[in-house]
Amino acid sequence: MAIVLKKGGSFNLSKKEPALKKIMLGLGWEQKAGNQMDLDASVFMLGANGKLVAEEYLVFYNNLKSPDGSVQHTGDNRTGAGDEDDEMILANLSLINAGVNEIKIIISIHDAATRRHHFGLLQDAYIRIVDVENKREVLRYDLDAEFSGNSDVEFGKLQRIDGDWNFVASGLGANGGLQGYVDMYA
Ligand SMILES: [Ca+2]
Ligand SMILES: [Ca+2]
Repeated sequence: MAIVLKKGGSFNLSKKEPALKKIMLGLGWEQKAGNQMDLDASVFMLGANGKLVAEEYLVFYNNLKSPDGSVQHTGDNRTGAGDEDDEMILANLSLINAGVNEIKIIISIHDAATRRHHFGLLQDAYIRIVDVENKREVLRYDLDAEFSGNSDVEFGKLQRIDGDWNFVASGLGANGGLQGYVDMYA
């Protein structure tokens, strides 16, 4: 059964799911009539100073793998056509560079400002975390209902605390696009 977290809620992932080694972030969406929306899942791997460890530690549609090999994006999906996960990021927690203290998971809508797109225009848009080994869903957020009016959202963050990974369901909607996060963390 998936853990349902309220915004801002957090839990110790390493203690709650001790067997969890590989996780999959799944992003799915369906278009409503008249809109052609391209959602993107991205991961920012930050050091103790709150900035990207290096540029290549931003994993997104233009950089599919982190230098430590721990995080891999399976490729851009521009339409959301098809059921289930349309865009996926795989992470192997045991391979994460020791210099990475925090991992931010960002969902954004491509070119949202000029196209006036926001999550409320979608149908069945969600982001979820799945335990790769047993296919169990650990966490899920509905994006269309929760973030109508926003074009991007910090879905959650993984924080390394005393060697354990803690997950915080930040659920922070924003409208600066992927570039807004790049400006913050690069
Ligand atoms: Ca995409
Ligand atoms: Ca879909």
